[in-house]
Amino acid sequence: MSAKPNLLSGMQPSASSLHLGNYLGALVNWVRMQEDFNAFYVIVDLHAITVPQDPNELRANTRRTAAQYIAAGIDPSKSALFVQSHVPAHAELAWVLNCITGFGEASRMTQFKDKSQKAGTDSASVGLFTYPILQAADILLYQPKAVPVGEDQRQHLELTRDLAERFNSRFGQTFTIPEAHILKETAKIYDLQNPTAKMSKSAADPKGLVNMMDDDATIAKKIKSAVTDTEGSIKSDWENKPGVSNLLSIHSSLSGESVISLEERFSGAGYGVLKAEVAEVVISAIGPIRDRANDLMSDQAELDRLLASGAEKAKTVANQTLAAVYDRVGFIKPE
Ligand code: ATP
Ligand code: LTN
Repeated sequence: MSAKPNLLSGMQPSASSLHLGNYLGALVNWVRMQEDFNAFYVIVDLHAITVPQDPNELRANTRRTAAQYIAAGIDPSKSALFVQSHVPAHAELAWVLNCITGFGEASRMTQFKDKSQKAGTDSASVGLFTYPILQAADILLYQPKAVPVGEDQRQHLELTRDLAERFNSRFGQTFTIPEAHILKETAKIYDLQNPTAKMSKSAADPKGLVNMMDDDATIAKKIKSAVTDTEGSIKSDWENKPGVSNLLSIHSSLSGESVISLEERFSGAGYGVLKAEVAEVVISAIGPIRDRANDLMSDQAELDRLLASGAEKAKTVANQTLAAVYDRVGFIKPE
């Protein structure tokens, strides 16, 4: 590929649809970054089985996730979009990294503490415990300069850097030390029903999140029933008017019109007018992505072919790193 620096990020195939928060908070940036970087985007199905999963759902969600990423602008001819289990080097490097990670070090990962508490410590799996080490393997295989992630992944990135430095100093220079590219909070999208909580797939009320795969009527209905306030003025004031502020922010992020200009244009108008226009803006942004994703899913053979070619690109780089690692730790080459 080109002389651009490498970049890697990963997403779990854990839902049947992405939501507007995932799109504006992460995916839009990934699409933009593929111009300046040699990008690797991995759908982490190995990570998805660290908690109990339904096999048919996992299969369907893996393809649906891929379709939505491509539909939203990840270009398989520019970037390598692939499925983690198609590149065995991920599991292979994870084993080596497991062996240089301290038990105490792994025990300090806060995401494991949160998730295992939810599952009940007895039912949490060892796979969930070593999740961050598999993530480190995902990253280090591709020698990336940058790893775009949300704030919640900062600790996993720190562990990745520590493991890379440890390996390099013990066995000789092997890994690039990656930098976390923490995606800015500017495009943080809030729940439509509970606008002080972030839009999240684990929301209590499904009416609060706009899914990328929702049909137009559903999107319009959800936005029209968004919680606002009784004051009646259209201005951005996150403290006192989180619902209205969120609608303005969604509009602005998708349309490119500034919040100040929206405030001026809507001055004196009622919330119904604002909601109708936000619904229009969301539908015109998301509708075509949803339709393309549905088209891609209707041709499963073509989708699988795109993923296979992504995996081939990924393997070229990953296998080279893995071969160096195997050699440095003292494994002999097979005849
Ligand atoms: P969960 O329901 O488990 O919290 P989620 O819906 O928040 O999941 P993740 O899979 O944790 O989504 O996140 C995927 C990416 O989307 C991350 O980079 C995250 O920062 C981003 N993201 C998620 N929700 C939002 C949001 N409401 N606003 C902006 N970005 C978001
Ligand atoms: N843990 C991440 C998903 C993930 C990832 C990665 C992100 C797995 N492997 C490698 C960046 C790089 C999450 O839950 N968002």
